[in-house]
Amino acid sequence: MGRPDESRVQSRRTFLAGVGAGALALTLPGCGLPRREPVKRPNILFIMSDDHAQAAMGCYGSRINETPHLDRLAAGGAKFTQAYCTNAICGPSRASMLTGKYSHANGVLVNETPFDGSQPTFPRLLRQAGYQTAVIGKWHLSSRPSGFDHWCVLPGQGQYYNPDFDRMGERVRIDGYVTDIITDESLSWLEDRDREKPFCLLLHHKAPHRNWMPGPEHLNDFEDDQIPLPPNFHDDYATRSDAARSQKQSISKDLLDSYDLKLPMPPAAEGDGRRDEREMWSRSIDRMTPEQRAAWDAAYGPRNERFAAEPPEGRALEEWKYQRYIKDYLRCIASVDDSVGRVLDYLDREGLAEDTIVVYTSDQGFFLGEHGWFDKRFMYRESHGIPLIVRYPREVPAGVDVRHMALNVDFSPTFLDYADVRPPEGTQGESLRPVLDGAAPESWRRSVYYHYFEYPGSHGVCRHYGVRTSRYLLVHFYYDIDAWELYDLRADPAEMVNLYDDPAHAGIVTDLKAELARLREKYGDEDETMHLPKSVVPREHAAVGCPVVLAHAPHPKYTAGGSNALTDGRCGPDSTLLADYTAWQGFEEVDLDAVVDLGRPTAIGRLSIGCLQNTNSWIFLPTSVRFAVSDDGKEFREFGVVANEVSPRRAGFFRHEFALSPEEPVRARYVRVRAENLRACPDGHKGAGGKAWVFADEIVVE
Ligand code: SGN
Ligand code: CA
Repeated sequence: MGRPDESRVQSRRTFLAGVGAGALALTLPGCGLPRREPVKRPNILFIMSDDHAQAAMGCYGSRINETPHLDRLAAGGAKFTQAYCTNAICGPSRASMLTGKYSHANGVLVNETPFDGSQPTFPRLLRQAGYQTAVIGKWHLSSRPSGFDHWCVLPGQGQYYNPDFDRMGERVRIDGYVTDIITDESLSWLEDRDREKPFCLLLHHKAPHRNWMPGPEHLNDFEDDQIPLPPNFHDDYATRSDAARSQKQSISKDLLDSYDLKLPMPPAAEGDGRRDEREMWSRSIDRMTPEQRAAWDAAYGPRNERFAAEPPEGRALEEWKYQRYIKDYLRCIASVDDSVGRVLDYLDREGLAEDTIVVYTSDQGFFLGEHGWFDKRFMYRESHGIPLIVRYPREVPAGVDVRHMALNVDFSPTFLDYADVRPPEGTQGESLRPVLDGAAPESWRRSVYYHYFEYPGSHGVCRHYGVRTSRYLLVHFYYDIDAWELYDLRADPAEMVNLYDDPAHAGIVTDLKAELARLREKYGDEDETMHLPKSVVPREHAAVGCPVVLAHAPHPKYTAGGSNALTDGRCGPDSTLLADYTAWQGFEEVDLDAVVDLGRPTAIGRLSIGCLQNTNSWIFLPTSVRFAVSDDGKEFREFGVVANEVSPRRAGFFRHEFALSPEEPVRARYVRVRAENLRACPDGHKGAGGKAWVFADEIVVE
């Protein structure tokens, strides 16, 4: 497609209008000479928050809050009006930023996947080139940070109050509020740095991620305000595909009363269905010191009493939920804004502002009630778009809006470009430097590609990929759905009217599909079947169909669909992109103790059981597996024991088979397998001390 959109890209002349002649003199685009006077390599301060939508930032025209310090940063640099992520979910977005590659190319398609830190990343390359590098705050890549001189990161999602950190491999609890702590840790690292070297600091906030717990200083912000509802809060999805109807991120239905909405948690009652929520809520609120708790209760207590005195219903309840949600979200952002102010003050005080590239962004956007939703994942503008501010007084004109399309995969090549380091082979992003210093090439991208994979998964957002131009958005939902959507962003910036089936748009659809195919080929992501979850692997063996008697029943949520699921000839895959448990039976805290009746005496040459470890969850391999056999189902003789030599700390989601083969086949009718539960999650795990699970897919008799 020649012209995918009526270009809103600023012409070079307009762009340069705000730039002094001095900057122009240093800019010789397109010629082989060095473009700039050699200046000393800039410091890099890469500030990222988690889930910060453009719509909650003053400089992006927020109608709902003020962010004076972020606005100050924007006023001193460039603000991208069309910046996007490539897969709107945390771990994948971070992996794309570090590597400059799309998810399918860096291996992190979903949050569960550990990041392979041996890949070239910009921090590692900068470090090799003489930078001091550090990451402080959220990491969320299920692997140890590598390529950093210093790291101090939250395990997993981390906690808001008195969080634990992994500081250079050591677990420390730091008292205080997470956003403030990350700022303090960053400033102290800057203070202690080697001043002979340039630095690259990744200051990555947890806030304003779910469950939106505000800091002590902002507990009462917005108290007397009514935050306006987005006009499409009550979207009925009339013209959309089923993807919009089947999601589980609706403010009215999917927010949890206590964990999300901060209503009091009633005492546990059998069958109340709130066990998981109770655990999550207690893990966050019970960490508070008595003083923190008192301030919290002073803020939420009276609000919750008013709610209980006159509980709203119907639409009023939906809108009450929106108010509670959005205010807490914005309160979290207020602390992020304070943090930015403190860090900018530090740079000013230390005389570092001129020589430091400061970037502010978020791992993806967020729904703030648009379409009735929270969370992200969809390629719609609220979650696809990211805030992106770049301030670098030596090269970037102050106060400009850049309308060129930017992507999170551009960050790595951009930082490397400013540091004069060659980007690694296979980099898919582009350096933003030419669009930042005014030498915008005519050939800058006019469309962006996106691919979201985490389905089945939390929030039930279907797998999809698509292309966005300044004018149009085309999305394809696939896997257990096959649906397309097209939006005309000029007529319909809120993406409400799906025009895919409109005959008047048939030509546009054809052009956009061609553009989408071009991008998929360019990035090497043509085959969507490559990444589909494989939940079941068939396996032939002697016990298929044989009845199983269990000493302890599996948890009702993880029965894998039946009483003899352990002999149904279906195994889980060796690894999976997602925590797909359809082939697994899960035993909480108890051992798996199973007797299989083979029906008649059978020659057994090998006995095995497949078990799962998923360290992103509470599932560990058994500490040992004991096999025994019997002729009558009463008297068992030992067949053998297999000890587990896999560390309960080994990251990832993988299947491990415990197997035994005697020298000579053994004849028996009954087989007993006992897989010993680790009982409690090990130290260092996010569920440390909590109940461990054994997951098994099949008892294989061969
Ligand atoms: C948690 C949240 C989800 C959120 C994911 C991913 N649920 O699972 O709401 O979408 O993280 O977020 S919670 O009940 O545990 O809070 S991400 O930023 O890590 O991608
Ligand atoms: Ca996020």
